[in-house]
Amino acid sequence: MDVLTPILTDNWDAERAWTLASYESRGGYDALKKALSMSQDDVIAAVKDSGLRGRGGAGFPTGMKWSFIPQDNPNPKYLVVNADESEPGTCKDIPLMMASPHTLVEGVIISSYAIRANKAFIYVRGEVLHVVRRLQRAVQEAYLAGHLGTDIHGSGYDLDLVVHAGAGAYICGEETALLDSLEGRRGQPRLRPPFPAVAGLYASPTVINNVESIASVPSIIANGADWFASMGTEKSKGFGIFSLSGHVNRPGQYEAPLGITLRQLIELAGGMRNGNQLKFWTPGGSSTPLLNSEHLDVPLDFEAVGEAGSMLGTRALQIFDDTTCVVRAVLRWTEFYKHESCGKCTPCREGTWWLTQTLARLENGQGSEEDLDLLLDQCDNILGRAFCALGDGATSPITSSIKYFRADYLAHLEHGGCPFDPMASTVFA
Ligand code: L3W
Repeated sequence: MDVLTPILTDNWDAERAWTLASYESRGGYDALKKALSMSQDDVIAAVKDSGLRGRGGAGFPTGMKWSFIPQDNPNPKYLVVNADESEPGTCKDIPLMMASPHTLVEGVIISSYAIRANKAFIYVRGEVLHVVRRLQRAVQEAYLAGHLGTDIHGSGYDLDLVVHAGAGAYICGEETALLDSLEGRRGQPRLRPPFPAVAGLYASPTVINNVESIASVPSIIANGADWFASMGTEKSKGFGIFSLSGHVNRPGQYEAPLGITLRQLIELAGGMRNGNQLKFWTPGGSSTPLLNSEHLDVPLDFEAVGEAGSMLGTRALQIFDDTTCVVRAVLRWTEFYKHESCGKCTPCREGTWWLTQTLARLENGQGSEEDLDLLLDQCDNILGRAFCALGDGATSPITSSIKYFRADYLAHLEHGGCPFDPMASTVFA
């Protein structure tokens, strides 16, 4: 099936792909030189015209975000890359940074030039020290080659790039908590507005973009906005990395145009494990509502997945076959959200604790049917009432699993415990 578009992932298998020499041998940093010969506004226009939308989950138009940076503000402008990839199931940014850190570094330089920033940061998830080291090495190589520092390639443009390791908190992937953390404070979300584009790092105009968004920029500058916009669907342009995990034969990253379907991706991934049937899946990590086997042909773009009742999110496709207990999977995710709640707001801090209590009761067959209504009521008291998206995200797997798999919840009550045998991984008769 010829549906893959290896662009960001093109060089992942190359010998020492992460080195500057390898990157430059394939035309690396040519896009930077081209961008520096363009005006800043033309670079922003190219990204706008390409239709690139944020690859971190929300899908906000990247060029539009850049154009929100007020150029009459005398404060410095900053570019911050959100490399705090922690959403359960999401595993695209870390492999990208390991295999091809210079794609990101080149994207950072072009993007910073476009928004007139002279200082940029890559905020990396704290647990992935190997990625931090690889990025630091790439940044060092870029300085030595004159791609970073003062008067880059004689353009008169200066940029310093800092790689900053977080301390391992999921909440620091929320853009304003990330900024607090980068400023040296405890990472907790800020009230928005003002959005970071107006008052971000050190209260200055700041663009925050996901790794994959920024890494897509060099290819747009090199090949043109029309080339990017020719891929994907009407409102979801271009390509993206789809991360398949779970019960498929070949889990991994598959780069394809937006609009590809799960059915196509499962085929590319060698089919379902043991020929089993698909039971449920997440389109974009555990914060996006579950879908089931009826949604195999939904085009994976922002609009169609939304119409199907979920979100494209980070394209973290976690695939579960019919041997899986959905209640147990949802309990595991909810324990994660409880653990990672920053504690700032009551609905999320207290609500995620209550959700785990109710879910554990059901999973152990000790609850009652009313507990399902209680769970929905608890979700209702979190959704839209929490300070940031973490609280909302925690409710997604619960409400969607009750919608599609109410019978599984009830089977736990009838069975007096989990009817699935987790050790044997077989479905109950
Ligand atoms: C200026 C305005 N800027 C919006 C900017 C805003 C942000 C971007 C998107 O959550 C989602 C969440 C997770 N002026 C603006 C403006 N912006 N209006 O646009 O903003 P928003 O609020 O739509 O989303 P968000 O707060 O960034 C992100 C979902 O993604 N998600 C997350 C996965 C987690 C990871 C990870 O592991 N690192 O990616 C998965 O689905 O649930 O809904 O930049 O400033 N008027």
